[in-house]
Amino acid sequence: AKIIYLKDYQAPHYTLEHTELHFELLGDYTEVSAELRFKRALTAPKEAVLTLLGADLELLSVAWSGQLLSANDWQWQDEKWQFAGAGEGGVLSTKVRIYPDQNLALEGLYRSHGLYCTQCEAEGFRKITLYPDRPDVLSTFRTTIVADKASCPVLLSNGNCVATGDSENGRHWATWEDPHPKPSYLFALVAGDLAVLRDSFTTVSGREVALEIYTAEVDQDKCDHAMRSLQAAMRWDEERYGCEYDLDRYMIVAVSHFNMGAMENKGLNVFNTSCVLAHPATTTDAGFQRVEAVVAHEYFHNWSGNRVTCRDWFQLCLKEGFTVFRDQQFSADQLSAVVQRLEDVAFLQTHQFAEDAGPLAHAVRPESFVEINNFYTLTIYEKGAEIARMLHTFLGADGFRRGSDHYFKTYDGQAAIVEDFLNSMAVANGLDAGAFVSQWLRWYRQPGTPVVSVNSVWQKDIQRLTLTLTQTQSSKSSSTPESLPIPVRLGFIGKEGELSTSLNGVTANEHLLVLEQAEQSWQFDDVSQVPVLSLFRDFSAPVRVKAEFGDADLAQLIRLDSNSFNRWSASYALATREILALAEQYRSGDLRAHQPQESALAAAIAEVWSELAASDPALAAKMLQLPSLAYLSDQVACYDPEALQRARESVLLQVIAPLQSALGTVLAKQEMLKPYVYSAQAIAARSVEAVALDGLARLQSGAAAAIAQHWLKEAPHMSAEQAALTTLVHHQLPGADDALQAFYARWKHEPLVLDQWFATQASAPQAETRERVEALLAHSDFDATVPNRVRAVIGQFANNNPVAFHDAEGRGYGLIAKQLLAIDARNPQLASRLAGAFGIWQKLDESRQAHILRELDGLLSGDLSSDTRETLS
Ligand code: HT7
Ligand code: ZN
Repeated sequence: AKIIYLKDYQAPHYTLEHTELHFELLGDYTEVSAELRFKRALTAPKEAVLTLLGADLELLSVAWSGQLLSANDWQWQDEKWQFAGAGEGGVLSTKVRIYPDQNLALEGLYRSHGLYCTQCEAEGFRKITLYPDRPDVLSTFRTTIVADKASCPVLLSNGNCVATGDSENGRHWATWEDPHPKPSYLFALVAGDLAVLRDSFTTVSGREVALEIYTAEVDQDKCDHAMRSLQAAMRWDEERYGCEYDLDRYMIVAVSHFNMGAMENKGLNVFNTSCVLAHPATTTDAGFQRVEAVVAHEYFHNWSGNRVTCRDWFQLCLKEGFTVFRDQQFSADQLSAVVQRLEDVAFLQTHQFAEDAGPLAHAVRPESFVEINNFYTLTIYEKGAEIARMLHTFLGADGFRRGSDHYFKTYDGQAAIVEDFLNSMAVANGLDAGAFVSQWLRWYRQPGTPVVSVNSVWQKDIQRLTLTLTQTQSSKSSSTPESLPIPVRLGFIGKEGELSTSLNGVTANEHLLVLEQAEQSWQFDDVSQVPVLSLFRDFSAPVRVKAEFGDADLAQLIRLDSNSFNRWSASYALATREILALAEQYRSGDLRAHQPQESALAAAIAEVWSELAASDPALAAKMLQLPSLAYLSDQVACYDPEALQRARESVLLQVIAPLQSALGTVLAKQEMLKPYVYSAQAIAARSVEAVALDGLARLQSGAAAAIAQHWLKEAPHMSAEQAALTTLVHHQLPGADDALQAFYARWKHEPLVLDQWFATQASAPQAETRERVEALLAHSDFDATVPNRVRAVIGQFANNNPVAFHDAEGRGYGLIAKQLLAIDARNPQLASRLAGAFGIWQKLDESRQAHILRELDGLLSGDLSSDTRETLS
């Protein structure tokens, strides 16, 4: 496989002034004509070569400035087409034929269920036409689409629609112009029979923007939430980042066959239906929140990604990490900031930390790659967002805003690199740019999660606490890792609550330190009693913390920390400690493990939970959701899924046993049965009831089953229905199978609800689920060409069902390997992502490792896409 290196980057020899495209969408195939106006770059060497890229194209004709060329005039090897006769520049005219119906990889131009659509990021445009398909070549576009009017009444592309008309044989056309220079990965075309919801937005400078959401006719009633989210995001970006929208139209199209969540094509976003459609009857709270976040994320790309784009794909984090940070900030402002933060952190710690510790570890800005599609990772997105957040913490909100203003202004219309972003942050804040860039760049260059060790000494006589922090880089890091700038927000918790302390003469309840060296110490004065440290508040840096907290210390934080996030993280840490200890006892056959033992976590939660359920129900709900097996597996050297699952269940039972009456009080409120409202308060009330029902299922299964049945009967919305169904199925309560059947009968016409139905079954945490998944794969509604359905069954089983996936005989691995092979033949991107589930292999026992390696050897010895081959290798 060919490895591409960042160090080999070379600027293009030709710039592209304008792109003119003409699409004839014909029944069996599509013809694409392109006229590209090139100009030799000022920096180009004497022997400049015009290099374009093309893949899976049937080349019909090529002309240079009006003269037809023949195959002798160019060289075409692999995907690279090269022409040495371009001189100072000219117009290249090409015509190619492509086959959208046969395109099941969903990259380039494809047609599913009659709808034509494109997905060009990262390298899909070269499957549409010969082109300098690289993000540092930007041009204006003018696109004409011609298609059958009856089957494709709607014809869309980027920018503004400048002309339309009818042509012969029942065909019609539309021409679109995008005045903003953009790279090819942001190109989009959509053609089909779609209904549209229209609204508008008036920008801060008074311009009216038409907003349009296109979906299948049957889904028209599910677009209000996306529209409201879009309007909120547009306003928010003006207010928080000074970013105003720049076209007269903003379109979103929902498509059922899509490899990821959504795509930020300029002025014409294409969305997975799961990230745009929402209706209380069919969508859970989590679904509503995802729509809001993804609509905002893609909108925010209009500046962080589109107006300022990436020079090359090594800089992917520049647009993705920054944009994830922006969407996290937005979501925190819409609902509950604490819940948003703890969900984002739990996600990062569970999945990104594991990625960074396993065989797929890489830097936020990698030095090399084989297949760029494999680099849309948690590290680029989530760790990338954490770096932006640390800069925000370090510079303060105003300083960060000065930096982002400088960045957007300086690099507008250009393709930037990570250094440019950091440089803006420094320059706008009057900092030494050289030092700042080189120091912060380390976060982008060094893979692995740093560890921070904590040591504190309190001197009673002088009321002083000396804090020493030490950072070590993970073994994944480069050969000579350097110390990172690590912001540490901290407070001190005494016996009655938060203490005020002094650092360098500043007295406050909270301080911000920056650990820059391998080891550093700070002295805090006026520390009147021995405190428990509340460290890394709101997770101020993406590190693992090694601190010698006793159980009582963590319990003190759970009870008294003023930082809600840290109350939760203390409960998470204590839960982790108790579960791991118990699992270790199971593994070593310690008989005492069968006797219930004291649980500090249970005691601490029992003390605070009832009050919390009333005052902060969202946090109360989170406290009862103990760390998942996926999270726990990252905390151990050797992962024994059975022992961990048993230990987790046992600790959970200890935690909820004393809460039986509190759970009853929560459930008696019946908030779940009230009409749907999308607000932080209503979501919190429903989430604590759902968690209470899950708890009750462990204590009194009959009572829980009765409540679940009642919810199913009376459910005013999908959040209630889904919570009830999950409880019945995951706890194997009486009536579960009937409920599944009834749910199917009621919702079989709604693909996204049916995905949930499949997912609920595929994630049921019992060994028997494997057989059920085999049956689901044979179900008449299982369709392996629809990524959402594949993820609902195969993805849930492999990634969200450790008990069944890690079957000791290896049968779970066998099932996934077989499916992978079939999916890879159609859709490499989808298969390669699913293959990531095997990334855990080194943590498993020898026997499971052997099972996995056997499956991987089998797969690697056969025909595989380069995507999946790279992941499995
Ligand atoms: N920028 C997009 C990333 C992307 C993608 C989206 C859909 C299908 C295939 C794709 N390949 C890469 C989405 C985003 O992060 O906003
Ligand atoms: Zn993105």
